[in-house]
Amino acid sequence: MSVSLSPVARASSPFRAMAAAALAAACAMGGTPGAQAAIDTYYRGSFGPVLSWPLIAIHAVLLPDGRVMSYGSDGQGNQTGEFTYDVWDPAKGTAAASHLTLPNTTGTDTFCSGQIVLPSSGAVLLTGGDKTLNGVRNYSVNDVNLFDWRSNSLYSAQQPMSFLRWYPTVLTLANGSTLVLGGRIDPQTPAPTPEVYTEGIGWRSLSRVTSDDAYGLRNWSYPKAWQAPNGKVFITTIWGGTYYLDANANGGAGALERTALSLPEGDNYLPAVMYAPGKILALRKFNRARLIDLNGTAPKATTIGGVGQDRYHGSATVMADGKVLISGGSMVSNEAIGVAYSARIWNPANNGYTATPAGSKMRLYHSISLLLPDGRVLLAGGGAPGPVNNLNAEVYTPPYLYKQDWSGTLATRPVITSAPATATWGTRINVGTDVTGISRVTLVKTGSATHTVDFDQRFLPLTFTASSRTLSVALPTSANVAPPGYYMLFVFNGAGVPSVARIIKLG
Ligand SMILES: [Cu+2]
Repeated sequence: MSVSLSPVARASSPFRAMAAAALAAACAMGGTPGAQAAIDTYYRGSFGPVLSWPLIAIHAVLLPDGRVMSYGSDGQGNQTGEFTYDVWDPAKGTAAASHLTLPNTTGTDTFCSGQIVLPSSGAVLLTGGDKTLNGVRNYSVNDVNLFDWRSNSLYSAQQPMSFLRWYPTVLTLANGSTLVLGGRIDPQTPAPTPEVYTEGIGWRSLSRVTSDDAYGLRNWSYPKAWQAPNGKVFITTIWGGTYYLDANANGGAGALERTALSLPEGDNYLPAVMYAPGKILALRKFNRARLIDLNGTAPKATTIGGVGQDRYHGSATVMADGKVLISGGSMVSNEAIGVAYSARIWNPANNGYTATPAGSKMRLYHSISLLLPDGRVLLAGGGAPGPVNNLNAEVYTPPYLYKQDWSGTLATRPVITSAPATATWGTRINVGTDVTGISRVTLVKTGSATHTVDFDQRFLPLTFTASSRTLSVALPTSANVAPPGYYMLFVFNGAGVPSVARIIKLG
């Protein structure tokens, strides 16, 4: 059997003797997978069984009520978002009855659109999508559709964008508007002018900031962009340049500036994630990784060790504790060459990576990863096209949900007994818990994933004081670090085990 000793060597000293004994026992048993899983779940986590999924989850978005909407293929795994979408309720388990697969009657093929939960109404905004012209796929539309999670209905917003977009990025701005950037108009033409959507008002083009370098010809495919602490939007490109976009400058026409920070060569299909306020982990080509810090007057980047191999079409998902799960991908874009079945957990405290057990399915082109309110991570999709069409999902259980011993059993979780449904910046909220000794409170933006990106994903540690079972939690002071919208609020007990999140609306 192969046993990596390094995680054990890093374990705190009380565990070392037990670790050695447990590993010896596992080896004596021939290293059966069950024995291995039982001893190491507390630092490697575990993958659940393969779950059938009604379609290939090319797009997946966590709804304000904790369910997951996904879409991108038909029930046979053909690339098209024209016919169906799915709503999965994790509270109903994983059988067919936990899914509500509904007809898309909008007429829009939502395949390779953008999607995000709007911060005010909580509806999902779907921007653009696919069109087949004269039998040729992958043209674009400027259709805008909305999904209402209260009625499970998908309908036309009746307000098209100015530009047709296929592969656009969407993100929430500090002022509550939604920025759409990138994508292409047709197979030869990018869409280099961003647009802003404001609920109740409609669309406005950022006519002063058209750029082929930032989000056009050289970086059109789901450009990576984040609301930054300085009020602007920070953008990385695959060729290395980075930008600040001010969507509100010049009377709403926008302002764009290139920053002095250049990154090594990247790729549309290598992930990046805002893992702390103003801080981004960015995976670049050739197993490079950079930590970008936007908290100073100018963006800075530091070099850290890579994740071990390039993971084209992999995902990076910040978890309830601020560590990042880097999952899926392969060495060659959308080919079953150097497939990474095992994920890596990146720890921002020491920049180390911990290998997870192997998942069952390759998650390549058109796969997603999404943090669930229960602290587990949904990994789904891949295919259409790809080496395999994954009409399936797996759920990864992170180490923090296991007892910190060698039993391989799940820990007892603290419970949030009360929390407000809405809150605003710079205030304190009371959060009730079923136990004392809460050690940590965190806030994670509800995710919206597709094509290696997770729009708006971010993590914020919160400060708090405790009085018996009531916490007084200080919320972020600025919408620049915590844009309006829906967040998962987690509390951790003294053993570092998180609660199921309460989803609260900031705004
Ligand atoms: Cu696509």
